[in-house]
Amino acid sequence: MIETVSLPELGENILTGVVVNILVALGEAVVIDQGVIEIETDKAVVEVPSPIAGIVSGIHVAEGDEVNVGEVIISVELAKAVEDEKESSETKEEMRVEPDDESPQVPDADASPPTPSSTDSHVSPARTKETLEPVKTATPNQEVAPAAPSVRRFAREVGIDINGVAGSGPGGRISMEDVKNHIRTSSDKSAGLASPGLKEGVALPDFTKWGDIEKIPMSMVRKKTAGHLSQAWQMVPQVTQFDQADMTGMEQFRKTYGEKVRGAGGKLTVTAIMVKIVASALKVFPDLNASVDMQRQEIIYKKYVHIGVAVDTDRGLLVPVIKNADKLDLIDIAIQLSDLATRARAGKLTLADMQGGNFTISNLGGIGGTAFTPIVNWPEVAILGVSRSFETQCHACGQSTNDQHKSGLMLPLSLSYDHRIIDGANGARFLSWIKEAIEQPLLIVLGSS
Ligand code: CAO
Repeated sequence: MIETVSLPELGENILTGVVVNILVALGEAVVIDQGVIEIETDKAVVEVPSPIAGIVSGIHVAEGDEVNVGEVIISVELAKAVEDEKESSETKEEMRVEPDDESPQVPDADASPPTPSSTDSHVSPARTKETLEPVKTATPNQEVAPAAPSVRRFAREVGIDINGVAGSGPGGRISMEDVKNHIRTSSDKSAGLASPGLKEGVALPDFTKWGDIEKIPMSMVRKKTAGHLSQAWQMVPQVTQFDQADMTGMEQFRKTYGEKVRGAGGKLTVTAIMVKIVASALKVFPDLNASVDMQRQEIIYKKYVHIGVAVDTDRGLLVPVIKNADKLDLIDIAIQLSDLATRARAGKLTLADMQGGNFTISNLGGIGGTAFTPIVNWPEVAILGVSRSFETQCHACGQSTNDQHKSGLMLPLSLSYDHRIIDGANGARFLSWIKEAIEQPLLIVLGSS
């Protein structure tokens, strides 16, 4: 018996991905949980495991294809043992098969089982769980959209409410194609929302009039970055505040304790220290650890401190998140940051690694530049930019180390914030606190009252 494996759900609001690697070949044996393809979403490269064991009898996608959740990716000729087990579980399944619902139905104990088909579709291990869940049946008064069980199941698997799909068949019956069209239109709409002006765009001149050109389709990460930043730029009225902190003492600290942190498996970087300082600052300034809900006219204060760190990778900008950074010591932060940055560059971040951030830090200092204005990573309300440190003459450098030197190493800071809920004075206070904590690190243990 041949079964198909479909693209499983990849995460909240993720409906498609691009195939970057096919990990199996025709005729190859696959075991349960063996990776069959690698798929790139806007967040990460994810390996899709096979939920069944057998011999690969068909590969229905190619590298570079954009695939929708629920679309078939490979076919597998079932291994004998699996077939036997499946047959026995199918017998049980047939006892409570979902009714074909042209009209609302209540469960009918006498309903005859459907004709067994020679092919079936697998989406993911999650599918197994779903089949074990009780089958939902309509209450007699409930209107049910007309669709075959397979169409209904597909809609459920891709997270679409079948009642919202317009059916093109007789009596408004919904086909598989209708659901796919619905996905396409809704993802176009959300792409439109995420990237105003990106899809419809403005017609460009014909550049070939002036010389040779090459056109390359945007990668998934680039599309999402472009869409997300356009949205953030349009939605958030933002202001950027600048300052400089004397980091001479911080550099001495990094030299003194770098080896100890390396021994623990991390790297005591400028960014790791900034994560620790910002996490402490957010406890003192909860306004910057919030989101604005304009629909409900509410400000959402988060009681947790999850900090995103911008990481420059070959695939583009990725922002993994250090969770509960306020509860971690500096060594733990350094270890987590090294791990996240390494996995970001290797395309090995999980979706969970990228979600839930409340505030972002973007350190471009290792690359260069005197200052920049980072864009608030909406729905967060503030982002801290860190630029390249520089030596300067100063009057009061080194106060933190009691080493009153004539020149100091200054760290340029730029805080962009959402002016809807953060007033300029609060933004300036927050950044001053950060500057002071770099110079007087004991501030972070002082407390906020
Ligand atoms: N000023 C001067 N030098 C700096 C610095 C700064 N602000 N920040 C880092 N450096 C130096 C470090 O000292 C290190 O040098 P050594 O190896 O000699 O110590 C070197 O730059 C590399 O730093 P790193 O990458 O090891 O560590 P990091 O924590 O400072 O940075 C990370 C980690 C992941 C933030 C960084 O690698 C990165 O990807 N930065 C780019 C972020 C980005 O793209 N931002 C733009 C987003 S759009 O707003």
